[in-house]
Amino acid sequence: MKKSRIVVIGSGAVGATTAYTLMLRNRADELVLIDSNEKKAAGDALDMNHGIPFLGTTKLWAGTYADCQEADIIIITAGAAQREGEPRTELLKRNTVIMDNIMNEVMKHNSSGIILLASNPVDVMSYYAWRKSGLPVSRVIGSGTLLDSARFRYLIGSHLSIDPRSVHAHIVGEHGDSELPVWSLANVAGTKLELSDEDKDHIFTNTRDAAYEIISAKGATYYAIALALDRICTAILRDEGAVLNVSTLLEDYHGISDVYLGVPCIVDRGGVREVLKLDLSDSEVELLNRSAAKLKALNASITI
Ligand code: 6V0
Repeated sequence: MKKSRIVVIGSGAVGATTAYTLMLRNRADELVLIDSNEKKAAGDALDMNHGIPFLGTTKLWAGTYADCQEADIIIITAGAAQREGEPRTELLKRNTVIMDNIMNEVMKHNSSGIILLASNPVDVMSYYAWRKSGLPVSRVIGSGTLLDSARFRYLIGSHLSIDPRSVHAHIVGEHGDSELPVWSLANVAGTKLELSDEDKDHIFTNTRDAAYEIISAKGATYYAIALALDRICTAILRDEGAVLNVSTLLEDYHGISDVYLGVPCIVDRGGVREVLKLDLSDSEVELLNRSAAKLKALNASITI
């Protein structure tokens, strides 16, 4: 039987934590770490391998792009960090060059794997990677607003003292400043949420700005995104048909086309099987269009 394999490109805070999470959950038979800093990937592989006696049978190693050949999923978390005083547009250019190099290597070897991106700005990087790859849209997925939706559900759940897994609420749009909460459809078991406008405002602001808060406290965010990436990998490997807010190409979605952004999608063994069209309110449609316009402008600012 073919062994399941996940390749993680970029063994930084997000990539290493993701590999560790996948290992703890026994998610795949084989895990491969690739980083331009080969020593870092090798060190992470060694460190994690020393935990295998406590866990099970995952095979994990620091590899090369040739390892993408057998991969079921290739997760890209590589990226440059913002330099002090550096405008985001400059960072975008640097990260596009990195993504370009990585996709050139990945596509030399990738035969049937699904590409899952977390590198920021994730919607722009995913659109770029999809175009560069020539693959069907279903096989190039961004982590989108899955993490943001988890933060949102966590905060709503905490406020109402309800298990966040029982809170159905979505953040859609850009993974970033222009994302929006879909309050019109948020519910617990079909019942509307008992929240004041002030509570809603507080919950959404803390959702949207969570990354800034965490980065200012400790420099990076990685635990929750690792679990979000694990969740997407699970949906793919188990052919679940799970509904997850990932970033995908929209076509005629409330007037939006030709841009990647986060919306609820059905995810299975083939990747994104279907995009679910939310019954948004007029003001939500307007905000989603604004988010799409921002991402389109960013997409247009980089060249392939
Ligand atoms: P990090 O700790 O600096 O790790 C980045 C890694 O990428 C480093 O180990 C680099 O050596 C490696 N790298 C750089 N260039 C290349 C290359 N060409 N080939 C291979 N490896 C390379 O960053 P961190 O892990 O904290 O963040 C990684 C990316 O994830 C950033 O773009 C973050 O903004 C993004 N995040 C995305 C989230 C999401 O929800 N999508 C959440 C958190 C972070």
